[in-house]
Amino acid sequence: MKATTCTYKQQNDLFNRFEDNPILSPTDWPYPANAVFNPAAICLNGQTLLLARVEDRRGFSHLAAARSEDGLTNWQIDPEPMLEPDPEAHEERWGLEDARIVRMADSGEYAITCVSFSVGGPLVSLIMTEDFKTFKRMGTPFPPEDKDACLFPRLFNGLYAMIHRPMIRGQAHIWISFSPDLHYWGEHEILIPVRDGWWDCHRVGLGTQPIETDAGWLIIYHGVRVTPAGQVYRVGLALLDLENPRKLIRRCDEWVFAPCLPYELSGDVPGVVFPTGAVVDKKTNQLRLYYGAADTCIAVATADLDAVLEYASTCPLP
Ligand code: BMA
Repeated sequence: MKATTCTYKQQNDLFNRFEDNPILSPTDWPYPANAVFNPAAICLNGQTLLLARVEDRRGFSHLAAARSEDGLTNWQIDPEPMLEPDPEAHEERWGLEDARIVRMADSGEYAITCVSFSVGGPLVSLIMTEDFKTFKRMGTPFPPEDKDACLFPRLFNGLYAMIHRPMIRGQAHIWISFSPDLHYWGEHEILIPVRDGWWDCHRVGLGTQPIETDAGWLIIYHGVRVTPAGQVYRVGLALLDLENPRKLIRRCDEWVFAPCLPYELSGDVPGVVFPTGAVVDKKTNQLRLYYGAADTCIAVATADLDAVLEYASTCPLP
């Protein structure tokens, strides 16, 4: 039987790894790929759609879709990429990476945010779609270097809100910004800073799309600590005020998910769990957390959403 738990207490018991992890690997892909990882996830027409980052053997990434009825097994992978970099017309020179998706409550459109690798460095691209067949490129909200962005699925006092992770003077905090039209952005503020000395001391970045719950917006984020043996990417939780997402109301001290199994410890970048998509099953209240493992394959862990919120609600006020 495959191992699904860590050999010692590297994390608490909130998230359980799926027994058939990894769910998607480069060898599953219908065309040559070096790595498939860091997928956006959304429920679409009753199925789970993953928009995976596929890295080719030049080291350039594009985004490709895989679909499953239960979100765990029998993934149907598109034979062609869904979104490829267009270096002529757009900001993407060396690829599209690490998408997140939300469905906008006002328009029903899907907002995809991904990292474009431009000449000036990584930056965020915003792409809208109604059907995942035709796409409207909305450009780049912020200059490089910026990553790990996602829109909130609804507006706050008439303003769109986006979480993102600029790199400023070598510091990598999670920020929030607002826009009246998805074009002009302002009211930039640090939302979740790195914590000196902690497990998330070197970099933090948004993980999955923000999840709206009665307890607030659940933020699942990654935190990085650089150790003598390399970087360790782990996962933490925070809650934001439902009506004012600038307000951080809880931030957990401990990480809740950490690399420990072979597919998380060995690959292109060992010691990485990097969540980028989540789906909540409304009937069972199960949260499925999709993550890239070691920058090589895609895995999933499940949790009871109520248990996650109960835990997050006991975390300290920042
Ligand atoms: C981040 C991003 C991710 C990657 C992670 C770990 O900076 O580039 O795409 O998974 O590093 O290497």
